[in-house]
Amino acid sequence: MSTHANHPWWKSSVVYQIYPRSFQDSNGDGIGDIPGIISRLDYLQNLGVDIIWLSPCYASPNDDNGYDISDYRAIHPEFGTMDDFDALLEALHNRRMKLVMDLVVNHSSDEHAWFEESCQSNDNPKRDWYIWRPAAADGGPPNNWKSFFGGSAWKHDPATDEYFLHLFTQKQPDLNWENPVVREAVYDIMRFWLDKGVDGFRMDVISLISKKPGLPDAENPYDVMNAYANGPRLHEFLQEMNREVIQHYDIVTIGETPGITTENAHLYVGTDRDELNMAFQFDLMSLDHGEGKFDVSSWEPHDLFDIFIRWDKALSEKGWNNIFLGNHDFPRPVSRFADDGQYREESAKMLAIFMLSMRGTPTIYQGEEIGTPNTPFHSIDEHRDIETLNQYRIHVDNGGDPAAFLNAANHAARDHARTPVSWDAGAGAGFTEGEPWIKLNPQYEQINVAAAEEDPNSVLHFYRKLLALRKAHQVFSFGDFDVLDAGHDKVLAYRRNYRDESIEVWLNFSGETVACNVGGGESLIGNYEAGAAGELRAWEGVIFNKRITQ
Ligand code: ISL
Ligand code: CA
Repeated sequence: MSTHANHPWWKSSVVYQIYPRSFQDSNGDGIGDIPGIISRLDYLQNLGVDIIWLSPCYASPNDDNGYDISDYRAIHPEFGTMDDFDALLEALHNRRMKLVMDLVVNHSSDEHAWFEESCQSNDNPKRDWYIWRPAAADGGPPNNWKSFFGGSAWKHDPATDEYFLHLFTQKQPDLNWENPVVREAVYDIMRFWLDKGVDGFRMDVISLISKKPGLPDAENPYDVMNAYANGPRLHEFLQEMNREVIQHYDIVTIGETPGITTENAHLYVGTDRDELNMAFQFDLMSLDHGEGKFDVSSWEPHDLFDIFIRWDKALSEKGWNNIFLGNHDFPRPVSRFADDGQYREESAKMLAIFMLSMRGTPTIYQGEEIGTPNTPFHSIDEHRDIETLNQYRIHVDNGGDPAAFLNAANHAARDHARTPVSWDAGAGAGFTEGEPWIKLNPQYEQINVAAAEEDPNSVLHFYRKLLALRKAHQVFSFGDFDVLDAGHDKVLAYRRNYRDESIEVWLNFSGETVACNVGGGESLIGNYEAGAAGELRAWEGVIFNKRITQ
């Protein structure tokens, strides 16, 4: 294996995200859990990933599936015990793999002891841990801010006759980061997990922690990605967090950052900033959003290419990119960006080439490695996500057509990513011996890990080969990224150069054979047998060896 002198470990790593509720159930209650994850570590190690990012597994009333935390130092009993957690961490470290935890501290659960105390009276010591305001002059909410999940971002508390702010659900009150005692409490939580040995944090909506002074009305309160992000003290807080905690450990920090742009991204991840290592961009999320995400709009492949090209440019010299195509908030990439029908396998492999041949640290979301497609939801009762349920109710209450909403949700809903991993063709898809908490992907009998293991041409084996290739050649992680003139607007082509290595990547984002400027040469990997120069077949992806020492 090559060494990576002068580069921190997380730059040449590949992340795999686990959404614990949907990964592997071990005790038949229909809910994924930590012992279930431990039972699949051989699989993850054989896949070739280095870092596991674990979505929240803390105590939570599950209003937003664990993104509403009621005790930051406890494991949710549904997921197991702290001993199970310690065993997971140790088992990963024994495999020389790392564990990144989700840090959700823009808000807590309303069932957190801090909030319960904060509600007790207008002058209790924890009142100022959250954001309380009296009613506006008209008796309504203090300002016009909207929740990410629909409706006002304020909830009235009858007992103390004030409103509290919740940028997400009513059960996710925002913490008051202006209060230094709150910030110290957060840093303490971070130290608790880091002292156990965890290897970093993915920080949930960290761009929202600093609120605008005086909480003025937003110009466009529905523009939730921008209206509440990048507050005036945000970078001061992140630098303080870095000084107080981060710099004392050898860890990776990944910001989840609604409102980030290629212009302000360096403020978060610039190497001279002492804040975070990487951030999730949101251009990809809004690619097909019209008036919000349940208004699906069309897009062209070059819109997608532009996003990745712009982000590479913005951070290549003085920062670092996180490369991803999906996560637990997105529909499945093969359905959203490619073809989940006739060319499902080809196009899933093409997307894998794309993601794993870019500069940056790639993050694979569970199930992507077998080309899992979206799940059709036939009625609102099949949905579990609070976002979809809230927006459906608002849509219908406003006289909207329920069928139109369900149709949009079949493109956009977060539950597509949250149906369980399909492990085999048995009842429960090998995920559970009980009743799963959310429906299974109906194609699990054909599309599952066991079947993919048996088929040497499967998407899964293709991921393994690509991950091994990426690990073997530094050009994948560190090479320059030069976009080539592909000669067709649905084809993306780029050259990567690093020291004495050079590769060329050609990707056809269409279901047709297209004429383009593709040359030829020795292919390192591709989703078809070698083809003719001058054309790419439907969803073809290929990496040419321009100069590589094997
Ligand atoms: O998924 C979204 C709505 O379509 C996004 O706006 C999402 O809310 C945003 O990316 C923030 O996401 C994170 O924080 C949320 C949680 O629901 C998401 O699962 C999490 O990834 C609140 O904690
Ligand atoms: Ca379970």
